[in-house]
Amino acid sequence: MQLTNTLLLLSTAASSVMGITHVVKVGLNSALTYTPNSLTAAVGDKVEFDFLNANHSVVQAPFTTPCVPSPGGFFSGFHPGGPGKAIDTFTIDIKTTDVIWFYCAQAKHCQSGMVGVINVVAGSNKTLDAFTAAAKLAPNNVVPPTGPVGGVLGQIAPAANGTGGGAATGTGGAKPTSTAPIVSNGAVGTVSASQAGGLFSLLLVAGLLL
Ligand SMILES: *[C@@H]1O[C@H](CO)[C@@H](O)[C@H](O)[C@H]1NC(C)=O
Ligand SMILES: *[C@@H]1O[C@H](CO)[C@@H](O)[C@H](O)[C@H]1NC(C)=O
Ligand SMILES: *[C@@H]1O[C@H](CO)[C@@H](O)[C@H](O)[C@H]1NC(C)=O
Ligand SMILES: [Cu+2]
Repeated sequence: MQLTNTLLLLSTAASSVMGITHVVKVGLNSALTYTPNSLTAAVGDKVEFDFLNANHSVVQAPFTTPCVPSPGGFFSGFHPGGPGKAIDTFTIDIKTTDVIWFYCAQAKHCQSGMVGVINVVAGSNKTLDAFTAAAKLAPNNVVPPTGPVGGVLGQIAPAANGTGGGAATGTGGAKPTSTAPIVSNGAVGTVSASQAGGLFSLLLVAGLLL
C-alpha cells in the first residue's frame, strides 16, 4: 500500500474513532448561561461542562418540557464554584447525533434562560429560541431525584483571577491552555492526552505496516 493511502486511511480512522472534547463554560462572568449554549458534536466526541461559579447544574430535558429531566438523561449534580476554587467538570459522551437539550435545575435558572442544546437540527422549528421561550413558561424547575448520573465528574485548576480561564470564544469553547491537561486543537475543540496517546499508537501501527 502506498504511503499516502495508508496515512489517509489512518487519519480517517483516527478522526472517526477518537473524537474531540467540546468545553461548555457554566456561569461564565457570573451570568446564568452556558457558553456556548449551542454546539455541534459528533458521535464519539465528549462535551465537558466547566462549573465556574455560583451553584449550577446541567440536566438533560426533552424539547417539549424544558425544565423537567428526560427519563434516563444525564444530571451533573450541583457544583458550587468561585474564585480560586478548583473547577468541577462534568463530561458526557456523545453516543448519537440526536439533539440533546439541557437546563440548569437551580432555583429558576431554567426559566431565566439557562438552557442549551447539542446538535440542534438545522431547518427544524425546534430551535434554541423556542426551547428558551418554553422554559420561561415552565411552572417548575425540576431537580432529578438522583445524580450525578450519565457523565463523569472531574476537576481542573482555576484561573488565577477565578474566571475559569478567561473569555469564552462563543463558538468553539476552546480550552484555556493554562489550566487544561489537554492539547488545544483550535476552534473546533480539544484532544485529550489519552486520545493523543491513541493517535500515537495508531501511528506506531502505521510504522509497522510501512
Ligand atoms: C447548591 O444548590 C443545591 C440545590 O439547590 C443545594 O442543595 C446545595 O446546598 C447548594 N450548595 C451550596 C454550597 O450552596
Ligand atoms: C413546529 O411545527 C409543527 C408542524 O407545523 C407544529 O405542530 C409545532 O407546534 C411547531 N413547534 C414549534 C416549537 O414551533
Ligand atoms: C482572567 O484571566 C484570563 C486569562 O488570562 C483573561 O483572559 C480574562 O480576561 C481575565 N478576566 C478578568 C475578569 O480579569
Ligand atoms: Cu444555574
